[in-house]
Amino acid sequence: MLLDLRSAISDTAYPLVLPSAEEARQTGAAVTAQLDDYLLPRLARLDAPLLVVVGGSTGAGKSTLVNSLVQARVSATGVLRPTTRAPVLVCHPSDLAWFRQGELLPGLTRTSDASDDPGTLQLIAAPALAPGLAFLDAPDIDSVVDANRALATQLLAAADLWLFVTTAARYADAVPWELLRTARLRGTVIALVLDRVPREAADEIADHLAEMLAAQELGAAPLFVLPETQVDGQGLLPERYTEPLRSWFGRLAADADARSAVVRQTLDGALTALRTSVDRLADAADDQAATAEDLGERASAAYRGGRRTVEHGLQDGRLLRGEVLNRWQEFVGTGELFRTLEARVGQLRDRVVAAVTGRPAPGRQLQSAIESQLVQLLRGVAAEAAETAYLGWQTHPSGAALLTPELARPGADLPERAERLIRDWQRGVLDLVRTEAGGKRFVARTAAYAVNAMGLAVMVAVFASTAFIPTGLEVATAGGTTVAAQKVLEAIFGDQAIRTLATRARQDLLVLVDRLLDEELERYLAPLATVEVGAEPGIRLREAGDAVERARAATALTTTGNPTAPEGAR
Ligand SMILES: Nc1nc2c(ncn2[C@@H]2O[C@H](COP(=O)(O)OP(=O)(O)OP(=O)(O)O)[C@@H](O)[C@H]2O)c(=O)[nH]1
Ligand SMILES: [Mg+2]
Repeated sequence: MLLDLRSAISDTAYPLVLPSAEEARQTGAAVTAQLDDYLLPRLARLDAPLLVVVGGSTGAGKSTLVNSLVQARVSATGVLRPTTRAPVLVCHPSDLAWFRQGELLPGLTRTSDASDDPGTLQLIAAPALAPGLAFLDAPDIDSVVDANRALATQLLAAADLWLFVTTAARYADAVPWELLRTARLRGTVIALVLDRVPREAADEIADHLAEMLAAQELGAAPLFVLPETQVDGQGLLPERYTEPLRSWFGRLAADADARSAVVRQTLDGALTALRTSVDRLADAADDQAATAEDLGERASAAYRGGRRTVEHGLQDGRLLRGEVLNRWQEFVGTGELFRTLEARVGQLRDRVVAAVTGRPAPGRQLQSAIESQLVQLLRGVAAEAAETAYLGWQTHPSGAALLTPELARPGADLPERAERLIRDWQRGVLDLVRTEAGGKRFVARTAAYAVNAMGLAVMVAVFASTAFIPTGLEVATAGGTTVAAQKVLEAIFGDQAIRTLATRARQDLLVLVDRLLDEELERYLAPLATVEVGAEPGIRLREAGDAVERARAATALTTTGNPTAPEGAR
């Protein structure tokens, strides 16, 4: 069930720039890492050996301490800072199999040799150590080396118990306290070592640290104070100094119940923190979805506006001015239309063909005037919509982050697409006329000429105001055509026919325009598509987060204060 949560987390992206996004990305990554490194393997094996992660500032003596506890030089110590670059895990030989198996911290490559590669985990068996409890010597937590710091944080998130090592000189440093606070908030079991304390100042320093711990509600954590001393030839601390620590861990190792209590407390704390993190992720995901919706709406509104402009442009008669009107009048006035329509017999048709051969026919010119008029309208509308959408995003921080200069303009291929669209539409109108009027006796005889003329009349009618319909006829009249000619037109096609065809043609045109504008809009919507708006990621995360509660209940995790009595500690 926590696997579902894991995939819900990794499926959720936070691509939009929002205050909550960067934090969510980090939290998501940290939570996923902790699930893999610790929670999933730990929940699967509650009885696996307890892992003590030894953390602290560089040079605090962590490696020296681990070596001293297992009474062998397992981890290199040194004067070069930082010394430990790759984690070293020491355990009883019988526990080696579990750690080598790689369930825990699966991202680290197991090795038996000393390594400086932070992607490895060196495993060492130490017979001096009791079974059931292992130490992991971690790189420093406040390192100048980024990889060290990140690794230390990851390792601490995989610990059943954090053993913090600090020194008389360093104990007030900020970073360790930051981590200690995190540990306390999570309920992680902590023990502390105050190392290298000068004898004369021992009480004073230890008291001060105890005060600081109490102030952070960490007063209950076991604190071991180790006096300043010389390390022996092996680099180990004198046994009498490490004895309290060794026996404290020895008792823990020997007591399965106490170990289990430590594991459960830390696990419960981590699960509780996980729940909180998941809720925060869900909020951030909701933020993303709401913002994506807002941005999508801003862009869509701009293109809806463009659609309306086209619609109005087709209705308010503006397209019937200028070139189109001139060509229409020419078409009608020179008599091409009516010659065409009146071409009842073959001979006449041939004459018409002869008349127009060798020079651009007014019909042809009308058709291209219509085309360029519409293309111009579409280009203008696309440009305006792009600009409006651009402004709509520019005034929104998340939108501004997504903008690229070319979004302010229509797509580079818009002119070609608009031209193709209009030509397709014109072809469609002719097809429409052909099928609609195909049955009429007259059209059947005059075929292509009539279809063409009728088609042009329909296209012009599309440009007319509602009141003007059927302007195919009215414009014809206005263009100075004779009443007789109008009668011919009416007689052949009928008033209603043009009206109906114009309505159909207008709808067809608007469908094509919608498609064109949708393609333009898509340039804005595409970057939003990575946000799972429809899937309501917040809900999915919250539901998956309920698995955390079930995991806690199933393992009967209880928080009973500090389960490890600080006996032997100061
Ligand atoms: N005199 C003295 N030297 C110590 C003591 N503890 C550690 N040292 C020395 O201090 C230096 C650093 O000790 P390490 O154990 O390497 O420190 P560390 O915390 O592991 O350091 P990083 O791996 O860099 O994080 C070594 O040279 C140790 O020999 C001590 O109690 N007394
Ligand atoms: Mg070290």
